Amino acid sequence: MADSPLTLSEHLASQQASLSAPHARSVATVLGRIARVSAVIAQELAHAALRDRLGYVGGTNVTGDQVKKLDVWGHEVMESALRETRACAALVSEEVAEPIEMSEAAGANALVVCADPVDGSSNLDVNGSVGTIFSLRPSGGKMPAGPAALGRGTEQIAAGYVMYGPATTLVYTVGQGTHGFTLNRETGEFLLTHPDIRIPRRGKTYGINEGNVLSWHPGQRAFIEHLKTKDKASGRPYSLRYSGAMVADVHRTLLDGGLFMYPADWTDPQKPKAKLRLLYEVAPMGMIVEQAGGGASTGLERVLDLVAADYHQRAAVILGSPEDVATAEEFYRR
Ligand code: FDP
Repeated sequence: MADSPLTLSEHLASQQASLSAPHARSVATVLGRIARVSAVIAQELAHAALRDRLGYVGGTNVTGDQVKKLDVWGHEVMESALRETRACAALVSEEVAEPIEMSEAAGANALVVCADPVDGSSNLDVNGSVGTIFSLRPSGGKMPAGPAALGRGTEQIAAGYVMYGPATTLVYTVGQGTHGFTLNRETGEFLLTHPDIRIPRRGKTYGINEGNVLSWHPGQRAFIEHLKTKDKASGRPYSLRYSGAMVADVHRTLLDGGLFMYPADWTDPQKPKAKLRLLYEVAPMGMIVEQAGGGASTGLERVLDLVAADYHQRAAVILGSPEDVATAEEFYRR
């Protein structure tokens, strides 16, 4: 009989050796708790229409998005779960302007968590896939702890996402490869189903909101034209795949290769405007994809080298197969 797959907690224990010793326990505690919260979120999503949880609350969040009932609910369950760990000193969430300080977690080993509890909200009311994205950084023991979230993406010590699709899948990295788990709904346990994910060197698909084509950087436009141009030898044209939820689009890209892109609006070249948020979307996905052997760039620079000066800063992103990302960067340089 085949060995039973590792549970997430067993896997976290095996990864602890690779974490810097002082943070290992906090990382395992926080990741374990996020996994439990995500099993609760999966349940809630499955029953949202039955519990009148779909639709808007009426109002916008700090980044100007219309807020849905499940955004608010997801934020609240994430906040209280992290508070209970006493290993999280601050939460930077898409739903609140300033970091939420958690004084329960004193100590040098406490972490700062940046999270988008329910990402891809436009899919909520149409029963499409959505996700949770998270990133962990050391707090350095300082209070307030929130400012420790500001800095380079290379300062993240762990990152992950949960995809709520036909199955609930959790993917995480602590800087030792990228690993995927599937929720067993009967036991509530996440089991290792995708060990050490390696993204293909090149892919066959690209994901982008092509409705924005007229606002793109000329290099981005030329690159998409290139992907659509027939060339048997290099496998073009690529097929377009875009769900409108970052987690689902990145998950496909991670497993099948190719590209997920959300380029900036270059209508005013002096002030390019990106959409996705650096701390809880772009940087964590950048770490996950790099740890799987892929690339993550703005087109002009590596996303993990971007320095966040603001909690809700936005950044362009082109991530996926390393050779495809390198080709995109060449088009930006031309
Ligand atoms: P949403 O606005 O539905 O929450 O950052 C949010 C995000 O979704 C990403 O998950 C997704 O990749 C992107 O925005 C979709 O944006 P467009 O609707 O502009 O394509």
